[in-house]
Amino acid sequence: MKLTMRWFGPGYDPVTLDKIRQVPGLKGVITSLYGKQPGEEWKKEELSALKKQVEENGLVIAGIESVNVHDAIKTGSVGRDMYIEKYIETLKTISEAGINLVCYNFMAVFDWTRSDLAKIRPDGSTVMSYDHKIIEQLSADNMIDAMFKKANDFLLPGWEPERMARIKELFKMYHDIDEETLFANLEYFIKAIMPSCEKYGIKMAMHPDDPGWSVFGLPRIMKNKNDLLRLVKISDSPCNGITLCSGSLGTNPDNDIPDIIRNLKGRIHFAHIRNVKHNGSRSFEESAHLSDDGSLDMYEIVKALFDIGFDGPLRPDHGRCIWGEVSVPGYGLFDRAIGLSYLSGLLEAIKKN
Ligand code: DNO
Repeated sequence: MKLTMRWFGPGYDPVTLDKIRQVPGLKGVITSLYGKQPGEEWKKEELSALKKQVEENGLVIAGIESVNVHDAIKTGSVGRDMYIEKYIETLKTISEAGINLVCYNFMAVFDWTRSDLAKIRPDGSTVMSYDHKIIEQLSADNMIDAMFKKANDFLLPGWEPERMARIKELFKMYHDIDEETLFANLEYFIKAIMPSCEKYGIKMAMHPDDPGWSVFGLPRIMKNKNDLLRLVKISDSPCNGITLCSGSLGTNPDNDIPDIIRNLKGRIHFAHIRNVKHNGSRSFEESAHLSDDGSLDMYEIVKALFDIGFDGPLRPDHGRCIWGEVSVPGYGLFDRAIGLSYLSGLLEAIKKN
């Protein structure tokens, strides 16, 4: 397993590479050309410049998170074949830069959803949290306002302002899309890109839905073990894989994450490992990574990854906001560095046993 951290790149991330490289055990970063719209062409020069900057800091780009999928592909509407062609072109550019991992998702309208970006915990730290009762009382517009108010003026990954400005139009696009239609569109996409993924040596790593249930009546198709198994069955190519995100799958206490890991052996290309604390039905907060602070058993999760021989990049995921750090919500340096050190400790002990 290669320990990595997400970095949002120049102009987006207040956490700098010279600080990230000082985290013990860290081998690389997961990044992207932030600011690229879904369907927009990735230019070779832009990716090479990013790569150069990472390498000058003694690190490597261990994977891209994300290349976002255009809504015409997700909804199967006019233009989807053209956007699939563009997607393939981007995969080629990524492969030519020597990168072989792409994280993506197939969520409708919203990438991840929270009802609060800065819930105050008893120790004074703040965390992102979700309560379905609050979400149900809000309109999507109100939720977006509430989210952005606490975003410290940072751009939220997956919540690009350009998209949020088109929220009504996006909801309209998905109006007639039920889960089976969304899945059929995913199937069309996977079948279309797999030959190129094999040719360019790109491992596709589907990110699960976050949270793992429907929000605002939108369809959700990557919520649990069955959904993930259904995805990998679309194509037997090993390039058709997943991102094991313990925090997203862990929103639903019925998801047995070590069991999911064991069932997806060989198809997990990337791991996001963090803890969540369940506060009631469809209500949770993002705790510290430590098992004792949340509801997930982090030892069992890392052990399952070790047991199946997972050797891809693993990154600590959202952290708490501590010690007054101001950062992209969930992506401060301090708590992710603590999380990464804890995961390294678990891994060292598991290896030695
Ligand atoms: C949030 C992230 C997601 C993730 C995408 C992958 O912090 O986990 O935005 O990057 O869903 O496409």
